[in-house]
Amino acid sequence: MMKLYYTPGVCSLSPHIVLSEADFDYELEKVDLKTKITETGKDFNEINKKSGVPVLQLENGEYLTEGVAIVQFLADQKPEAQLVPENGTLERAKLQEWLNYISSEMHKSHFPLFHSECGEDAKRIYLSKIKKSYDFASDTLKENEFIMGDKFSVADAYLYTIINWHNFIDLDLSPWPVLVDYQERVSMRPKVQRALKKEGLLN
Ligand SMILES: N[C@@H](CCC(=O)N[C@@H](CS)C(=O)NCC(=O)O)C(=O)O
Repeated sequence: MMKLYYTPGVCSLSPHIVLSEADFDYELEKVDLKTKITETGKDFNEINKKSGVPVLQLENGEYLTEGVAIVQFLADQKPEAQLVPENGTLERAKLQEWLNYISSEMHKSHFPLFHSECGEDAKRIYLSKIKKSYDFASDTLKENEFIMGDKFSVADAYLYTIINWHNFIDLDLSPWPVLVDYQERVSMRPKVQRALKKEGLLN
């Protein structure tokens, strides 16, 4: 069985949602990101030399890292779940356009806001980048239920996870009502709820 190394609520929630949405049988192993020790006492730095979650352990024991690689690998195993367009198509490149944007422009812009040692200037600059990305996401979602149109995709698992961090950086989402509705719509999906419960984020 595959295993996801995760930490509740961080970016590993995205592949966790994909595992749940595609109905995989999977195990979870929690990682303490402060000590880098897993819940069974393993040294997480030995599992991922880059030392971050998510890490997916495959059935043959190999490890796959990087959220955008993991979600696409998983979704390609279960085409019937329709979580990604077919490889090699323009639609797939458009999905990757979004995954890359979420990863490089949205996800990593939170770094200065999560690290108190970063100065006020860095926090202000990156908060403004996050707000700009919310404008862009909101613009796309005012026409569509999900990023790629009317179907939930792996990009929604990732975008939902990252926008959810507005709670941790004290950013009021109400100026983006489209995103408020989107977060609600995604969080009400039964398989998303299942993943949130497994991470202890929902009762
Ligand atoms: N490029 C990696 C970044 C993963 C990442 O930033 N993980 C964070 C949690 S959201 C983490 O584990 N940080 C702790 C660390 O890197 O020491 C990916 O997209 O999967």
